[in-house]
This record gives sequence, structure tokens and C-alpha cells, in this order.
Amino acid sequence: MIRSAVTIALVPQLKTGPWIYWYHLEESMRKAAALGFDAIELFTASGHAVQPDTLKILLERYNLKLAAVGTGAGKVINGLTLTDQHSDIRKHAVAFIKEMMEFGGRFGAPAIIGSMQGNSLPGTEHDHSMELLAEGMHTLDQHAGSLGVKLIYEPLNRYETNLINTLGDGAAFIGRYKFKHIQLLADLFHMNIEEADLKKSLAENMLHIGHVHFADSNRRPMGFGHTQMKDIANTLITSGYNGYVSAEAFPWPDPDQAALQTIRSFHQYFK
Ligand code: LER
Ligand code: MN
Repeated sequence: MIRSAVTIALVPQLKTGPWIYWYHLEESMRKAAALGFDAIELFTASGHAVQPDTLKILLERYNLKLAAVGTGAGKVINGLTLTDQHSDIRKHAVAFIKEMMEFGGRFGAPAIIGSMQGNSLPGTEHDHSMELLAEGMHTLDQHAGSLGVKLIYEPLNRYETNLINTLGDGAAFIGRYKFKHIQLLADLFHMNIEEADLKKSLAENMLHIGHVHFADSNRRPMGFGHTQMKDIANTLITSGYNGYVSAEAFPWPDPDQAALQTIRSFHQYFK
């Protein structure tokens, strides 16, 4: 069954990012539950920023699940990526992601690797950066296995990374290195920029897709742009997608209206 989720960002440094609710964990969860969301996706400063016991109580109180945890703060706050030229920074990046995986894993939720993959910077061979990425992902794939949780890798659009931009290249990367616990994130905003045909790409790579970010073409909540969501939703349904459709979109025109628009779109396309 496809379930709904909404993002909550608790990190002030991420201020201009595409997240619906901001700063107040319990208040955001109360609002998400009132609108009927199944789950939340959390962006925290680290794997220790929210007490697991507190989160457990709140998830039970509001009858919500934890869909996933984002790791973007590792780059934004700490400057960590898996492809940095300095091995000590790469080590810290792996350690940061492991902590996030352990935090999410307590609730059966995967961590997402998006901006922490980094970039192949000028002066660096692209193949070398891909090897560094594979090295970090290999360690994290094994950690996911030991925790019994998935790890989600997100192809981003070309303005955010030059490593992997499409689901097809993401699937090839997983196949090449035989990762066992890594799945792909289909972020409809990034896909709108990079994929020639969103439906075809989703259908072809469905076996690898573990999470979906739900945003319109302009990264506003679904319905506020020009994405042809009906066909995309039908592709997800008929191809057997069985995970979360999680609103990672700008809080436009404000968080409450963005959340309302998202849940209306979710019901329109998935119920
Ligand atoms: C993270 O999920 C993402 O999509 C990135 O664009 C955020 O920088
Ligand atoms: Mn995303």
C-alpha cells in the first residue's frame, strides 16, 4: 500500500530548503496527524538531536510512523560528504550517516543520502569520485544489513550533484557494486529536470525504488506546478510501489496550506 508522509525540518541552517513543517516537532506532528498523514520524514541536526524515547512517545500519541530520516545536515552544518578529497572528512561523513541510520533504525526507518553524496569537483576525475562514493556506500550498505534497515540513495538534479542524476544511473550503480540494502529515492522534482520520461523511468527501475519525494515541477506542493501527476501515480500503483510518498516541497504559500494541498493531492491520486 502506498502511504503518505510529510517532512519536518528541525535544523535552522536548512532554512530555505524544501520542507513543509519547521522547527516544532510536536506541533508539526499534531498538525500532520490532524490532516491524516500516515507518517513524518524528519530532518535533524544529527542522530542525537531528538531523544528516541521522546520521539517514540510522540509517534504513539499521534499514531504516526517515521517514514525516513534525512542526512542533509551533515553537509550543510558540518561540511561532510562521502566524496570529499580528504579521507578524514569522508570518515566523519560515514560516521554521521551511521548515527542517523541507527536513530532511524530504532523506528524501522531508513536514512536518506542526498546532498551528503557530494560532487566531483574541478581537478578531480569523475571516476575517482564515483569510486569514493562506492567505498562509502559499501560500508553503509553493510551497516544497513547489520541494523536490518534499508538505506536510501537519492539521485539529485545536475545543479546539486554531478555524480548520479537519474534513476537508471542509480540502479546501474547499485547493480555494479552489488549493494544489498540500498534502494533509490525517486524525487519527482529532481526527476522533472533530469528524466526524459518520468513514467518510463519509474516503471523500469521500480525494483530499486524505496521512497518517493512528492513535489510538483517547481518544487511547490503537488498541484501547484505542471507535473502530470495522474499518469505518474498510475505508474507507481500499477508497478506495485509499496512505500511512502513523502512531501518534500517548499512550504508554499505557508506550511499549513502546503500540507493541506499535499494531502488533498495524495487523496486525489492515491486513494
Ligand atoms: C533531499 O531529499 C533533496 O532532494 C535535496 O534536493 C535537498 O538538497
Ligand atoms: Mn529529495
